[in-house]
Amino acid sequence: MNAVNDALLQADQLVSDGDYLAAIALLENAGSPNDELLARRLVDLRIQAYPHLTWPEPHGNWPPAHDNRFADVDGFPEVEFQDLNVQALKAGIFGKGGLIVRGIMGDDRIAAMRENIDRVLQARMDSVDVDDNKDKNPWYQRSSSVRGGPQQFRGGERYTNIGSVWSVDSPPMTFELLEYFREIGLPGLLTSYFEEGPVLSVRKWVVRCAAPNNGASSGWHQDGYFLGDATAIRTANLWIALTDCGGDASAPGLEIISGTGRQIFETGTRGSPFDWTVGQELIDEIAQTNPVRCPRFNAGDALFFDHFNLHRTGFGLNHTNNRYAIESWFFAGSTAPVKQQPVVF
Ligand SMILES: O=C(O)CCC(=O)C(=O)O
Ligand SMILES: [Fe+2]
Repeated sequence: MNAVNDALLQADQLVSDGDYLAAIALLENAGSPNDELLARRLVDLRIQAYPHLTWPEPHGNWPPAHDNRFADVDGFPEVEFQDLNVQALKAGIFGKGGLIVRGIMGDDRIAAMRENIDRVLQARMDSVDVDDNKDKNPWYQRSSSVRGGPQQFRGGERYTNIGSVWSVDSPPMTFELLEYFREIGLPGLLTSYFEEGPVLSVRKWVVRCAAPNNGASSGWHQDGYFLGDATAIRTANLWIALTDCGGDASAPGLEIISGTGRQIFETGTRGSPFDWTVGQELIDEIAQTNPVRCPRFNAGDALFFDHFNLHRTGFGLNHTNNRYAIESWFFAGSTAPVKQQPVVF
């Protein structure tokens, strides 16, 4: 019996003893993203684990105190990756609405992640034509633990090489992303930030390739709108650009507003096309004191923000390139929204 099969059996035993964390750790260490069964089993366990673990009561230090070190910065403060720490993260998110981190991902990873996203999007397209699960491309495999069943077409249209995919729909992608998060010390940083353990979720962990769209207006939104009680949840989104974008770059960036504090703005009114979007008239009003920004990101730069931040995809008329990005919403384990299906890592 090979080592991977052996590990899968041992993990089953640990799960039947109720020790999901040990089973996850064992599989993480026993294999690689290319071990198809192992990577799939890990996704299943990460989704199944949350209700089996004990989570603390939400602590009282929220929103957390911070040193306001960026008080004099106009817009979003920036740090180099080597200067990223929990004080900077708190002062960025709670003082300014976000923190730009330069160079969080190195060139080799960027290239690999872009290729991975292409693979995932292609595998999703191909999966529509394959009935038998066993013949499916391992890069797009929905876990039976994901609620909502198989995702085939969207709005009656065929999938293409452009769009967004839940990371967990690709077990190898999930494996590699978590490996990368560990490599940059993210679990420790986020545990300090939340003062408890973080989780991801099925629905708010997304890999994406966005195409230029000729200046189209995408929806202004706060992710807090989708996440239940915005005053109860505790979040940090790590948005990583894998393509040069925003500012004067030739791929769509993020249009984003700094410093609006902890409030959820009215949606569905004042020129808003959808019930989840903030209308342009309200944006124009907010922009009188808090201007809309479109930060320039190089591939490998990132932005941390939370569910109160107001933003949208920024489509310019000058864009000619597709933009690859990874959006990872982390939640304090104690307040994770169950509807988003927490993912343990
Ligand atoms: O990648 C984008 O254009 C949108 C990202 C976004 O809305 C988010 O990360 O919450
Ligand atoms: Fe968003």
